[in-house]
Amino acid sequence: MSSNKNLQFESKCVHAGIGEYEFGSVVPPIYQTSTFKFENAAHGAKLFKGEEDGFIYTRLKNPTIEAMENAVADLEDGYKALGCASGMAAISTVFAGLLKQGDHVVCTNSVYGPTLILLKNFFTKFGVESVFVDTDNLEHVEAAIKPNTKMIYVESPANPVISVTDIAAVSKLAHANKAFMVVDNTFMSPALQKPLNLGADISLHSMTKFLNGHADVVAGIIVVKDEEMYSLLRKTLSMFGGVIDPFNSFLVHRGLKTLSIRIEKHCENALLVAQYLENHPKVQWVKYPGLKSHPQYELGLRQHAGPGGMISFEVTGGIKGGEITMNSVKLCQLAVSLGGVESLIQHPASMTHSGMSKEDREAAGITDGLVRLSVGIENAKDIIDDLEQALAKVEVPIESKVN
Ligand code: LCS
Repeated sequence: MSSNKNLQFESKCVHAGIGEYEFGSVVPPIYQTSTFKFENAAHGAKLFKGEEDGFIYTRLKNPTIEAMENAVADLEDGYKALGCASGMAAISTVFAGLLKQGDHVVCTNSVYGPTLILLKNFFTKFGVESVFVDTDNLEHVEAAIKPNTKMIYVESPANPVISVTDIAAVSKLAHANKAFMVVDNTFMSPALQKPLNLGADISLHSMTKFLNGHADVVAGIIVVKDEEMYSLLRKTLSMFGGVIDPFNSFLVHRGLKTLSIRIEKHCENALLVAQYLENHPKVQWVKYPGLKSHPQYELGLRQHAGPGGMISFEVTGGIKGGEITMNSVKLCQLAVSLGGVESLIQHPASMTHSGMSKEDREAAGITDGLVRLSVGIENAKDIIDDLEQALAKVEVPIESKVN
């Protein structure tokens, strides 16, 4: 494989993880096999002992998966990456690998619902305690750290309130306490944010979203910065078994090639849509890092190469207004997930974050009226026209708009 070190990000997207293949194939073959033949018994024994590098069994290592992992590691400026069966498999592998009984975790309060539930309802069974705070407030993070805090887990921008955490500053706090700093980078992708370069120890993703980008794969990835962390998490992933499969790896690797141009269009469209919503008389508030009204707008300018494709907003009339909007859109589709080429709209309180208690949702700022929009790469005018006709159906007096 030629070195990608001096390539610009757009070129890396196209070439990362690509090697030389049989018959001159320009894309990695799909090695859809569970197991690999040994040359003889001694060869098999050497592979198992680690005395020789090679392929044994797809849960441990597979060339198609490895090509995709190398590509994501390259894009994130990481050492190596571990392909997982889903974003939740990536998250649970990191928790299982790095936490032990008696450890404490400080976590963003507005994380993807199942991440909070995993810590609160499952890892407590193994003696791991967690506290959920608005990590966009450094004082609150500092106050939450205890002597046994082993991990600070940040989602930035956070799902679904789109708050932005200062990753460099929180990484410093984590390391001063000898804790690991883990960032869920799903909402930004490496095209816009590289947490490892900001001081994080791990950057992970649901690749179901922007990395694959086509709403046809469920997958996750963990990117690490050194061999020690890689080896520990590889053992954890191999034992717990939540590895990605070769075909999904192939699809994600294909999706990565257009990551840069997709993200550019997501950002361009989302800014236009957010500006439109902000000026709409039937919209109470809009949260989008590209708007000057976003509380961490300035931080976003430093931390992100662009504001991303995710918007949250509330329609006048709260959940009623939101319901009418979601039921009236035609181009935007009423579905969970995000980060694909198609615009998707959903209601976190009754959908993605419904497993959280109402108190946890309220503490995280996830109001019952919050509607989340994943802006796709269609023409922005078509998305805005669709929202316009949907919002026109909301019959709420204009006077009730709160500024
Ligand atoms: N992290 C974030 C920030 C997510 O948004 C999701 C899924 C995950 C991790 C988990 O990834 P998965 O296991 O689904 O690949 N978010 C979803 C959402 O907002 N709607 O549907 C899924």
